[in-house]
Amino acid sequence: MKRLRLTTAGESHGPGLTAVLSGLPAGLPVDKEKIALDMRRRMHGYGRGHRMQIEQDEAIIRGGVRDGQTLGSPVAFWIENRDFKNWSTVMDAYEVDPVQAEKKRLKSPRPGHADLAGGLKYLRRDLRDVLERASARESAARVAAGALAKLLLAHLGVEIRSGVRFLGAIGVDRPVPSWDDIQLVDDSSPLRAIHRDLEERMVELVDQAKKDGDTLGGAVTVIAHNVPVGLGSYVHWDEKLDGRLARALMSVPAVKAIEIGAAITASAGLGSSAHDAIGYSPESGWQRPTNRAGGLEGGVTNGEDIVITAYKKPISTLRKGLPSVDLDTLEPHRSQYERSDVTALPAAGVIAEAMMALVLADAALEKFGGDSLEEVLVHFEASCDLQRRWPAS
Ligand code: EPS
Repeated sequence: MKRLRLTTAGESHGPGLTAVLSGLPAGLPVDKEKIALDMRRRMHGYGRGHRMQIEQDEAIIRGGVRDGQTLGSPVAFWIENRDFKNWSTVMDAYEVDPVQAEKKRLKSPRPGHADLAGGLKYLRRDLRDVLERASARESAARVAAGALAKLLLAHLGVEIRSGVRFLGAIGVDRPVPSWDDIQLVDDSSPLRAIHRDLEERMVELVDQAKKDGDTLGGAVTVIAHNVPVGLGSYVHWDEKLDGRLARALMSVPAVKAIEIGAAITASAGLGSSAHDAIGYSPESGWQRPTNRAGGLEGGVTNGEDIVITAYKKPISTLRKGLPSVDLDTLEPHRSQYERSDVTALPAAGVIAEAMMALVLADAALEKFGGDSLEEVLVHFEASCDLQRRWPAS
């Protein structure tokens, strides 16, 4: 990100998580309830583990905001890990209890998790030193920061929503959802499924996987609506917005593939059925009857909805374990079980919204600029006006 910068810190069972978001303009009203809502939405979902019953994630602002408005300085958040009280002897910053730490030591790496690669990279013999930071717990800090990015985007008229497109193989054959489809997602439903008719079968699948000591993946679609035309760039490879969004969404825990628009179907067909025809009417301006490009052409937003599907592998912590090796004996040993989720897909949608919001807010600040919200909005309105009049001189 060029204008916005997000740094997070904190371990899954340490005292808590910290997020520092810099680059926001001054004068952005900060709606405490909107941040709290996204924190709650991230915790929700059928198939989550016991941890979500322990936590009550609250993002407390520790800097950068005064009297309900951003100051232009970095915004710092603090999210307490309530579970830390059960881990303090193992996770203390200065001294841990060696007996307890040995009990909690992770020494059979989980295939699919960062355990083995992280142990070799940082030369840690207790793989807890790896898992604590690689855990998806960190995503709570990103959701807090993403909520602020959404508040900025709302001033430009941009809305972002998500839902579970398929879980396991249930729903895998359904077409790419549209903005209208995503409106149907009920945040309080067990899995935040886009296709409500599939939800009952999805719940049964989660129950079965849980019984079997197994886990599930699937895909979430995140859509940004009413996006200004011209965010991103086609002139430099690293400024292309499709690449920036893909990178951000790939960083959502366990995501292994990204699809923009209807890319998977389109890439297997002919050019004549892969693109979106261009039309124009004086009343409505530029029109595209389809949106296979997912709102991005040449790495630049074209005014259509940005539609991105993130494919998430099944969670790598299986109760029944996977073939692995014991670090002490170097003999075969099933991977160790750590309390975990059967699936965290509904949460992945909320994290994907946050990541999309951060990238779009960054690109918007790049295009419209300004140190205060007022200044950003003046530039934004001027840009919209010029685009409305184009191509007349
Ligand atoms: C998570 C907290 C973690 C896991 C999950 C996400 O809590 P705990 O490890 O104490 O059960 O539930 O992490 C993973 C799935 C993972 O692979 O690390 C959270 O707050 O989202």
